[in-house]
Amino acid sequence: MTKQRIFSGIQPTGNIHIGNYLGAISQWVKRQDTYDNIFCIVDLHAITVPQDPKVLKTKTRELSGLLLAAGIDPKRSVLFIQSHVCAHSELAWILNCFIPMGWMQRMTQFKEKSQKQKEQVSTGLFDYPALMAADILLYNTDVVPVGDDQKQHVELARDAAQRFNSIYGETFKLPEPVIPEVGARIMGLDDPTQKMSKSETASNHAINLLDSPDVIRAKLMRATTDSLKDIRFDENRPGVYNLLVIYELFSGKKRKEIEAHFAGKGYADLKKEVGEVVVEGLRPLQERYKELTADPTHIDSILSEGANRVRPMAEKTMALVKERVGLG
Ligand code: ATP
Ligand code: LTN
Repeated sequence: MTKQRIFSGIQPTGNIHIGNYLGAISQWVKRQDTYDNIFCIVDLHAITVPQDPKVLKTKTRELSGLLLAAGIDPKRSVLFIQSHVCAHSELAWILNCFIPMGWMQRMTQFKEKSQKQKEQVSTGLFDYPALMAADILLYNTDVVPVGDDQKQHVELARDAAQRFNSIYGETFKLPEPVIPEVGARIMGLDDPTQKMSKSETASNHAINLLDSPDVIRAKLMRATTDSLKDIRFDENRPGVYNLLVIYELFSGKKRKEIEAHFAGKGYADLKKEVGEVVVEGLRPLQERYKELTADPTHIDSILSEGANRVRPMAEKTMALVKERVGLG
C-alpha cells in the first residue's frame, strides 16, 4: 500500500520557538514512518516582508539544523529549500491567475500582518497563499500538518485546486489540513491572549529552541498568569492554561494526573516545574544541533539532495499544468 503524502513548510525567519515545535515540527517528526514526507524551508515566503540577505541565509541554515536536530530524518523525509526548486514560483504565478482577489481578501493572517505595516505592505504578502498553494499542490499532497493559524491557507489551496480541476479537468489532488488537538496554538508568555509568534520581539514573549536553560527558566518565571490560585486546565484562564498545555506536551502526562500533581501548589511551583520539563525536553535537541552544525557542509548536502529528490516530481506537475492551460 502506498503511503499518503505529507507536505509542510516553515519560514526561516526570527527565532524558532516552542509554539513552532509543539504545533508543527514535533507533529512532523511523529508521523515520519506513517507517511511519505516532504518538508520545505520557505525562503520565498520569508521575503514577503523585508529581510536582511545575510540574516536570511544564516536563518535558513539554522532552521535546517534545528529541524534535523528535532528529529526530521533525511532517510525518511525530504528536507529542502523552496527557492532551490523554481517550480514553486512558476506554479504560484499560474495559480494567481485563477484565485479570485476576494478569496485572498478574506485571509485573516494578511489582515493582521498588513495592519502592522500599513502602506509598505508588499504585493507578495497579499499573494502569499498562492505560493503556499503551489508548494502543496506541486507534490500531490494528501495531508498538510500545520498550526491552527495556517488552516485557512490550506483551505484556500484546496479551493484553488478544486477550481483549477473544474476548469481544466482532474489535475491536482485536494489536500487536507491536519491540526493537532493540543498545542495547535501555544500562546505568548507575556500576553497569553496572543499566539506565540516569531515576529513578536518582546523579550519575554517566546521560548526559543536555542534558549539556554537559565533563559528558559527566567522567561517562565516572568510568564503572565492571573490573580486566582488553583491550577487547572481552564481555557478561560489563558495564562495558566498555556503553561499547563506546555507542561502536558513536554511531560507527556495526562491532564488529570497533572492537575492532581499541582493541587495545593502555587504559581511559582508551576512555573518552576514547567521550566524543568521544557529545559529537559529541549536538551537533546540542543545537543544534536551543536553536533550537526559543527559541519555546515553536511547540512548543505542534505538540502541539495532534498531539492534533487523533489525537483522531478515538481517538474512533472508543471508539465501537466502547462499542458492543461495551453502554455508553451
Ligand atoms: P510569524 O510570526 O513570522 O508568522 P510563526 O511563529 O507563526 O511566524 P511560521 O513559520 O509561520 O511561524 O510557522 C511554522 C509552523 O508553526 C506553522 O505550521 C504554524 O502553524 C506553526 N505555529 C506557529 N506559531 C504557533 C503557535 N504559537 N502554536 C502552535 N503552532 C504554531
Ligand atoms: N505559511 C506557512 C508556511 C508554509 C507552509 C507551506 C505550510 C509555506 N508553504 C505549505 C504548509 C504547507 C507558515 O507561515 N507557517
